[in-house]
Amino acid sequence: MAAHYVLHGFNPSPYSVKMRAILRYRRIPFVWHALGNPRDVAVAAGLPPVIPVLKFPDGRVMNDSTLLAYALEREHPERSIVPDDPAHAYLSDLLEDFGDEWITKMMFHYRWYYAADRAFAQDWIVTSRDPLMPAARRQAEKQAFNDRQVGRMAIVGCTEQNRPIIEDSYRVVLDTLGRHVRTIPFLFGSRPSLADFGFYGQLQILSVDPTPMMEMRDRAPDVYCWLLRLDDASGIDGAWLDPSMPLPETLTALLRHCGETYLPFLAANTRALQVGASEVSLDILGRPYAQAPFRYQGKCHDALARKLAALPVDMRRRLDPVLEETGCLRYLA
Ligand SMILES: N[C@@H](CCC(=O)N[C@@H](CS)C(=O)NCC(=O)O)C(=O)O
Repeated sequence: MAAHYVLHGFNPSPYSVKMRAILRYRRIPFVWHALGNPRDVAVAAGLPPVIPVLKFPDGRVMNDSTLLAYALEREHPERSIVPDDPAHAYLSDLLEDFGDEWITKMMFHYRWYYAADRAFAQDWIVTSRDPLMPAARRQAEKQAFNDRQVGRMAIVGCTEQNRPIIEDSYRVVLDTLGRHVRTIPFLFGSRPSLADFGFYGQLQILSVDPTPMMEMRDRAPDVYCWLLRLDDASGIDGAWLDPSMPLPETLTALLRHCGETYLPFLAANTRALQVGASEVSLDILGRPYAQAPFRYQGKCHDALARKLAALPVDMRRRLDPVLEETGCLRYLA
């Protein structure tokens, strides 16, 4: 059999469906391996215990969707998801991170907060492991998974105190992305970028779990349909936005929202990590937000700041005013 990629993941896992959509858009042949316990593949390879895990045709095994997306960029130049213009590429990285690290709070909150969502998530997860699991074991695994995830809610900031901020932010993302995709097919043009896939991963799950699904269908049907298109975009042949033109207003609105939610959180998180504080606390959207510091997001912040600092001066001349106007620059420079 010809060597091909194998993506080990789960249908209910946002980063797994993100990677699957990337591989499909990029027309990179792969097998979707989505039963059992894909985390074991990571552990056996000595990787962090997170999914998805991608096995390359030459036998290499890697995880972390952002690193994987860039590894695929190096090995497959066609149908890149990184905008050609370095300023747009930076904004795409920034919005991908917003998707991966902030929209994920919405995904986790809705999935494990409301009873209907918790019940559905348990069934979706155990049937992904084994659709024919005997009843007693199935009940025990559902309960165990539920308890583990509910027990993690506070660690990722999904608390009663933060709930109105997370839910308000979900509505802003739906409204703004809904307006965007009515005028431009994807975030940076008529072809999808890494940012689109970062949003896609989390929003695809939010479009299935019952409570946020109803909210999305009522409030932003165009986002729901956009997700269905992006799920398999292998037929899309598009173009990037013209970098000499001003950014579309809907894209600046998304950046502004990132600059008033995720980025102040990221900066406060970095400060808390630096001084060894036990809590990150700040005001977001006019309300007090608090959670314990999160090491991985310290790395995300550092990576965004380094990438910005590495851009050539002429690019910064074009990019900085956009980051300034949207309230992002002070958290990144
Ligand atoms: N930054 C990673 C995050 C991956 C991640 O957090 N995956 C979740 C599932 S969606 C996971 O494996 N969590 C660990 C666990 O549930 O034990 C990426 O982009 O791939």
